Amino acid sequence: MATAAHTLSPLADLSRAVAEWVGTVRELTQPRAVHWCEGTEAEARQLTTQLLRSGELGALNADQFPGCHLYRSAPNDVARVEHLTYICTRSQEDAGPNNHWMDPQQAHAKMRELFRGCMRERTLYVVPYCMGPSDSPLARCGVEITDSPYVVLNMLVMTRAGRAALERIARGDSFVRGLHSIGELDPERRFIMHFPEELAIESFGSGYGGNALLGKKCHALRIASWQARSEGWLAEHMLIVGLQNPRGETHYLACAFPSACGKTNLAMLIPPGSLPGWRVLTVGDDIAWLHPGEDGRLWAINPEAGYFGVVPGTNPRTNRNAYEMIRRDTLFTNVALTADSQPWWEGLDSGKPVLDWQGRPYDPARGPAAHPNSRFTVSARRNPSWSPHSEDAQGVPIAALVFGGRRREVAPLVYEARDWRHGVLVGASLASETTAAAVGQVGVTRRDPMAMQPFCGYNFGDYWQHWLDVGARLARPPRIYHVNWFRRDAQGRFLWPGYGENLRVLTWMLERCAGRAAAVDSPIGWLPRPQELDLRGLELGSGALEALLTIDRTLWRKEAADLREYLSCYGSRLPPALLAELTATEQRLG
Ligand code: SAT
Ligand code: MN
Repeated sequence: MATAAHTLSPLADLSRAVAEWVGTVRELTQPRAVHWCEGTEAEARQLTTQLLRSGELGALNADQFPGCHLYRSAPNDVARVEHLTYICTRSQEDAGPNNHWMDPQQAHAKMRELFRGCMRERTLYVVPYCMGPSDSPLARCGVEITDSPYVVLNMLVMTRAGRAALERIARGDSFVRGLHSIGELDPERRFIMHFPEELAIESFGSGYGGNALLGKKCHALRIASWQARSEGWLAEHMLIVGLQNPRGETHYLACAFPSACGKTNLAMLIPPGSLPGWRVLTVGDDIAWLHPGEDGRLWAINPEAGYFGVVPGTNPRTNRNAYEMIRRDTLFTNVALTADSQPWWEGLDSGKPVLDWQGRPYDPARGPAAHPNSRFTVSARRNPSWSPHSEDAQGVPIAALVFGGRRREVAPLVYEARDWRHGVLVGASLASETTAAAVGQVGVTRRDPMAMQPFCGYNFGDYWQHWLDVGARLARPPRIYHVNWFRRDAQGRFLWPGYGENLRVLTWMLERCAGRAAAVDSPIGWLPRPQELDLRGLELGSGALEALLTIDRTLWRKEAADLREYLSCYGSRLPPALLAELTATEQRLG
């Protein structure tokens, strides 16, 4: 019987530009075969079967985790490699002090030698994809060429991949060219290169996460931030969440936190029982593309279609939605295994690991059973709190932007910027303790403006100016907040319970937006009056609320001095308006 598939033209015939590029890459990399991805479920199943046969994927307990699989990466390839990630612009100053830079000619030459013949004996996969709803004028397309079927499986979940994306490209859309090979997985021969002026990415030597799923950080943040600047919008490292109040009205927030600081948890938060009538709806958990709308508001789409989330710590208390979401049709990477082949990770209350993330008999002396940066890949539609508005072509209107970091001290639970311009300074001042999401030391505080330090594809000085320019175009700009869920007391204990209880802080923001909640003026911005936070049913340690909502001027003077020193690295690219905001803050601090 003839099926529709038989009447479809071969993918290779759809776009001459894509076909020509694939031809060039094929000559360079010498693959055994070329596979154009249709993006169908049958194709994903066939790839999964192939990987199960070759032993690259392991099946998980089919009763408890139907449709779930385990992938173990090379032990030296477990996180993003910021020190091997480059922005290759003609002028070094355009990349800025926030990026590693390489001359584009030199970078291309270097990568050409690495890619030469690298796919012999391998299949070259062509993955056309669309970031954002396929019919959205705000979406952007790309094509990833990769020799890793595991990467293909991830891309099929994380993006709208396949024929529809290629058809969109064929209709004349520009597309980002992403070339990826796992190479020999040798950290000495590993580079993630970005050519924003050419809308191109070249990644070699890693098969993990943001290094290899090129639609994610490489395209949707580094290249897109560059595109966004020239087109008048913002590509940000933000979750998008809708909060429906007991009256049934939904307001949307976009929140920027560094990697592994709880974006996924906040995006799928479960309201505490003592705040009845609230509902949380997830639009995105990692990336937001924000566009000024004709109505003067800021509108957001989530360019992704799935989650690549941190596994450890996920349990019914911290994130019941995620816990349930990842019980079927989920690809696990680098988790541990129980005796009956269930995935296991630190933070679970039940089960016992027998094999660690490397597949060795579990020995606590060798560290955690699951890798701290072990991940789940799962379709966003598996999320019980998934919002159908994730598919809205124009996105959702944003009532407030929230910046946050992981800070033991200094930053209070929440404060509100005075206006957009001050909010840009608040975002630029973000600092956070490092996490396992990137290779390197964990727990050291570093500057991470707008949570974009690893992801901004151009000079931060120009980026802040662009933020100021976008704000100037908004007749009804969102309010801007800073939060810190991670404050600790002198004994190192968290002062705030976090997770679902964070809703109490978010509802205060919405009350502020509606002009209903009062706040206290402070040198750094508006702080909630303690009685304005809805703390019904919550027990806080004695003195905790006071500690969470007061600022220590001595520490803040030092913070402002540190910030001034940091901002001075940007020299003449630093917007004078930002410096003026800092000076005003310093004067208020006295
Ligand atoms: O590896 S990823 O870059 O996708 C995860 C993260 O750092 O947020
Ligand atoms: Mn992220």
